[in-house]
Amino acid sequence: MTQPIDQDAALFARPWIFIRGVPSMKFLPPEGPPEVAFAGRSNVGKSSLINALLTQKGLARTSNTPGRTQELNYFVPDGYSGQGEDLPPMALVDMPGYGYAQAPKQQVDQWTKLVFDYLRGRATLKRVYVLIDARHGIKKNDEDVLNLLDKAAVSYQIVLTKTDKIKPPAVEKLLAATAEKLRKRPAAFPGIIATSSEKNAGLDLLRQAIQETVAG
Ligand SMILES: Nc1nc2c(ncn2[C@@H]2O[C@H](COP(=O)(O)OP(=O)(O)OP(=O)(O)O)[C@@H](O)[C@H]2O)c(=O)[nH]1
Ligand SMILES: [Mg+2]
Repeated sequence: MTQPIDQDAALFARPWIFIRGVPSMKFLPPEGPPEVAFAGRSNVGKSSLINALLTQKGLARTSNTPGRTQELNYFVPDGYSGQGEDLPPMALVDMPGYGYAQAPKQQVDQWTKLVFDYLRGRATLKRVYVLIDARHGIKKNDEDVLNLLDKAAVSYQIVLTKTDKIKPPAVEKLLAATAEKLRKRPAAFPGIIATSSEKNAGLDLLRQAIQETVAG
């Protein structure tokens, strides 16, 4: 007898593909499957974390230079036509970073507008993972994004990145301090996920959280 397929495990075990880069709101795909987006300051490790989660190095483009991701990049599990009833069960959206001051102002303004418009106005956006660099904690521009998400009642969860760059007790301290900052935020999903894409830490927890979000 064949074993029943574990849909949850199957979702991240299968290959994923890039389907679309969205430079402005009018190029968004029609609203369909649930979307889970990765937001955060420039260079925080959004694209690296997507590659680590999907175990596909180089799927989302990463760089040491901030401002690498310049569009809303859509990734879906492979094997769905995307037509009619045959839609993928979810999409992951890699976002441009915010808070990168070195790029030309016009470009920065354009990315920031796209990020804010998308976060505020996408009905199928189920959860935003707001990535915070474990070396820096929540900064003013992260707070602006959290304020927007609270106001728009868009569910978000905090993910610490690059935890390999600080010592374990410092991670614990930051987790406690960050939890305290989130206490009164209405749209914050409880629990902070500490990750390192470099060391593949925290990835199973994040995969599980995403699966629960999409299923729920
Ligand atoms: N040590 C360490 N470095 C990381 C980790 N995650 C990402 N990096 C590095 O951080 C840099 C930025 O990573 P990206 O994934 O491109 O960051 P991003 O948030 O997508 O950046 P933008 O698209 O420019 O906003 C790269 O040099 C990565 O190798 C991590 O967990 N540990
Ligand atoms: Mg990126």
